[in-house]
Amino acid sequence: MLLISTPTSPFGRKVKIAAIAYGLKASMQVEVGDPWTEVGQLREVNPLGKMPTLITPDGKAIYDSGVILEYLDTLLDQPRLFPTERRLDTLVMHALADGIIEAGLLITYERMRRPAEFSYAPWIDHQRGKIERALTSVLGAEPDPHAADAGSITLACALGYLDWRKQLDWRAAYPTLVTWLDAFRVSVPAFDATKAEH
Ligand SMILES: N[C@@H](CCC(=O)N[C@@H](CS)C(=O)NCC(=O)O)C(=O)O
Repeated sequence: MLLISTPTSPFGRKVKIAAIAYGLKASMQVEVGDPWTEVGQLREVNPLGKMPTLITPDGKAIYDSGVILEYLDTLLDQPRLFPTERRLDTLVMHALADGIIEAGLLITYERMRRPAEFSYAPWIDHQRGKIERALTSVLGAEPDPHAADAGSITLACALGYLDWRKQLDWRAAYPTLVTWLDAFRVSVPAFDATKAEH
């Protein structure tokens, strides 16, 4: 398998954590992609030009990160990223955490990709509201931090991304989630192992 991503992509990190946690890392090469250039393999294999994209051993390009996690699950003895007995809850937690990352990414792009004179504060507030509501909804309904499934892995990546890009001081606002992430880090060492040097 060939994973096209960057060390800092929170969506790519989901895939890397899953691969390490379930013993697939040795069969996964990683190549750095660049979604901002018009040339290169990324746009050839994924018309959206987004990372991560995975090329399977038989040459099929699959995306997005959720679909890649579904694919990895098919390589395991039984579904572990979307466990059968809690599949729906896991899918919803995965979608919620993905939404946090997407809103965070839009804030970051607004700050870094758009010229400062065009930056639109209400848009940033709109995205931050999504993150705040999503994190509030997780309180009391946190996924098991000792089970590396698509929900817990993606929530951890979302929190890690907020730590890096600082769209929100989630540590001050949601101390329960700090405790949750600490427990996840101990149970799933792949989280720390995939922390990019920013
Ligand atoms: N829904 C996609 C989102 C992927 C995504 O937005 N990745 C970012 C990098 S973290 C990207 O490729 N951005 C470049 C672009 O949107 O053109 C997934 O889960 O893989």
